[in-house]
Amino acid sequence: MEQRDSRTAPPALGVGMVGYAFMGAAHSQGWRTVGHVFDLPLRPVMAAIAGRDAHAVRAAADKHGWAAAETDWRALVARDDVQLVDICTPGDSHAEIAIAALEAGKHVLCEKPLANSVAEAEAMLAAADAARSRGQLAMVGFNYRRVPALTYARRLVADGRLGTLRHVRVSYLQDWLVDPDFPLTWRLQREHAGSGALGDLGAHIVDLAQYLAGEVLVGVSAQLETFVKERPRLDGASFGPTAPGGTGRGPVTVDDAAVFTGRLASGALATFEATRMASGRKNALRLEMNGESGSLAFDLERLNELYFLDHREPAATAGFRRIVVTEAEHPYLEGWWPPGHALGYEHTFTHQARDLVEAIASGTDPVPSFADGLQVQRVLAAVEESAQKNSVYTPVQAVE
Ligand code: SOE
Repeated sequence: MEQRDSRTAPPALGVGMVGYAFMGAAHSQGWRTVGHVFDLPLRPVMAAIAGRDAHAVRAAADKHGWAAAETDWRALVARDDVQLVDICTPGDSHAEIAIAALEAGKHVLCEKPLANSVAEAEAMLAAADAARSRGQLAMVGFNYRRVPALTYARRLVADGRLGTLRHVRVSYLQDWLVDPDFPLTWRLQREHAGSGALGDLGAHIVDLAQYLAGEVLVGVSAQLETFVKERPRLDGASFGPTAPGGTGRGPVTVDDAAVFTGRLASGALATFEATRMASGRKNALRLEMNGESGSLAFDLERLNELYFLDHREPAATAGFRRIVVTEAEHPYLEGWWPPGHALGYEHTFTHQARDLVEAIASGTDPVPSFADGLQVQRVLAAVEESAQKNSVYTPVQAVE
């Protein structure tokens, strides 16, 4: 077997992860593969993972490939072999862990949404700004920016292929809450999740709309709904959808669905729908953008494809063209397979890891930044405020 020459191996970057549920597994996959797919200036080492249950966290470490397991995230943050802390916990602990990690001299990657409130996100950005002057970097994990077709869509928009933007239309539909007996997990409790479909799915589509358009939302008008108001309680020790039930039913304190319109800084109009109640829709993130000279369309369930229409072509032959985004010159594709050999959901986490490692090595600011995360948080807060006032148009303050 060919051995890598240790004298030329890139320096190690110790990664420590907090949390090991769905997102922890997805991020782990990214860290496991990234160094084998891309030539990196630093070598990510999966040093340690933290979770409260000693047995479960040890099992997660073994399953996902982490060298050590900790039962207290503070111990993980304090480890000398951890230079980057990756936060994959529920939103109610993002701010505390991120700020402690930044103050301890670590780089930070934090899952979306950045926080459960604007105040928390502002405190996180302040900590990130202070850490930046010491050379540490912070990034928020809006992984869909790293779908190659969407990264490529951003390039087309930035190159002016759509011309003056008129519409952004985006929906994110899932159906795992349709059953009224689905249990009252943390995602249905405001104190843990911050909000419901809005923060979970709406955060993704707000970030994508702003990223792809290259501009921020300046105001929104919204409706929120909680269709199932009570669900079976989990017992106190349990924290997942498959956990055993507790006694009776308890209140759902977040939204099941969010529908809102928005105005972008340029005057373009945006529409958004986020729901976990769309029977039959499993992970349907769909997007269309219309500009004066062209349009783009995308569907996450067919994520290797991007549809592009050049409106300047003669009407008789113009039409949406299906671009299969698997060519070596497409974003991220140089590391993967020959053209036509499709990528999937998990690759976005490998791409996210690559971009962060490269930013750390070169000392450049990674995106999406904590400022981008705060911007999204302000939109989410404006959506909630507007919905409380029965859709009154609510301005969004731009992050300086
Ligand atoms: C919600 O069901 C969820 O797991 C989101 O939290 C993730 O961000 C998304 O990638 C998949 O769906």
